[in-house]
Amino acid sequence: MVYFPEVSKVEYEGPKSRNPLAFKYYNPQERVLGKTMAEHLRFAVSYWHTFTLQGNDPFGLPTMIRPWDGYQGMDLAKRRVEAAFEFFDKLNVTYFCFHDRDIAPEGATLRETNRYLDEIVDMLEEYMKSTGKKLLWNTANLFSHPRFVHGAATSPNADVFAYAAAQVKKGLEVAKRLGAENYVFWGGREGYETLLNTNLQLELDNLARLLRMAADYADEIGFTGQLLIEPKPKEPTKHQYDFDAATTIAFLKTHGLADRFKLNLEANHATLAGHTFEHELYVSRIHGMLGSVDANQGDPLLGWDTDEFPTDLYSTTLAMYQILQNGGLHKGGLNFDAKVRRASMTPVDLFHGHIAGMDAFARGLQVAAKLLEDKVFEQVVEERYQSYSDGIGATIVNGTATLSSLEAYILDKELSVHSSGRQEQLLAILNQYLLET
Ligand code: XLS
Ligand code: CA
Ligand code: CA
Repeated sequence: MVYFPEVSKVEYEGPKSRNPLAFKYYNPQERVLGKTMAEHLRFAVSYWHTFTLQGNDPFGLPTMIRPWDGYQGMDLAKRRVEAAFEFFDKLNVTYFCFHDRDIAPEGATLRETNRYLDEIVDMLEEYMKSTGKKLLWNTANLFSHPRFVHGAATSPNADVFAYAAAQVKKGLEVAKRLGAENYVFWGGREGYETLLNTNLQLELDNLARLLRMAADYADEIGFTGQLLIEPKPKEPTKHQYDFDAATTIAFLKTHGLADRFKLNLEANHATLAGHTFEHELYVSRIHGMLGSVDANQGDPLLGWDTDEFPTDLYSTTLAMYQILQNGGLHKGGLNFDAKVRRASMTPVDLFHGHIAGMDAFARGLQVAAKLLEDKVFEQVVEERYQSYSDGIGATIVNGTATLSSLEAYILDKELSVHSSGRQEQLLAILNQYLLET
């Protein structure tokens, strides 16, 4: 069966093309700073938004029209796999990502659920073998079912902890079997609604305990993919423990887990935390923990996780600027954790969303590469901190300075602080590069 008959293969046609089903900037073979765009960007399609989303919201019923409508249970799961691989092929994307519950339905017991999961994993494995498509990451859904109403690893109920642990065990086995390059932990309901009923210390320790068990089990079965934590400050719980990159890094360090985990940074989660996307990438990068990216954007006028396709060129450029300085994404990639709007209900909108996002990141890559090549901001930063490269500044940096040595140095010195930060000039230069590259 053909699921998307209205679309043939999406090709690169260049910026002058007016074909909405063609790439204007994403040219997989184009070389940028020694690597192809495909190697830099490592795009992934998220299974949940693309193949399971129905368009219902708190005020309305499903709106999506999908070629697999009308199927149920395992039949539906199988139709979705067939449609997914047609979609990956037509869009020319190598990677995909899924939660366990996106690909197969729940049974009456975990044993039965795992049986369903295995059947679909068998099917995925065959399709992956015959098409060369790859799994960027998988994860366990530890938040949708009512059993997780109080959290998973941070639930007050130890049976729920055990259930979550068993699901993670299975998830790692699936990751190993499908050759996933990463395995993600997003703390869906790992947080609290009110401190009045919460043992904060026990919940944080238990979260670390589950992560330790997962790292140990990954080693035990020889899963060599990167383990990733995805920070998010709020939603669905009022406060989530993996609030942002800095909080998550401190948590991992406190619990001796920093050498086993990196971060999966999502743009919309960054802005929900009151940060820019590039802030989260920068913080992770300097700690050697920039693992992978959930590429999307929020709406600055809305205070929740809208998971829109990324089209803001400033954001994609500044994100790629960080990623290039990280030496790339390594095992990570750019996963479109993004959904079409509820009113964009036709199957072809799924292509338009991804094409928009892929072109926005391809353009961001080109501009960021040029900025780095020309050392535009690097030079500014270097000059701005010049005072630390010799003299008294060098003694601060090399650790030989003391409060007394600094006092002796400054006591009678006339201080000049009047060098401009040149912010407006720098923003104008950024605009110029965006328009001219
Ligand atoms: C939800 C998260 C989720 C993770 C995977 O806000 O973005 O989709 O990426 O569990
Ligand atoms: Ca995400
Ligand atoms: Ca999200």
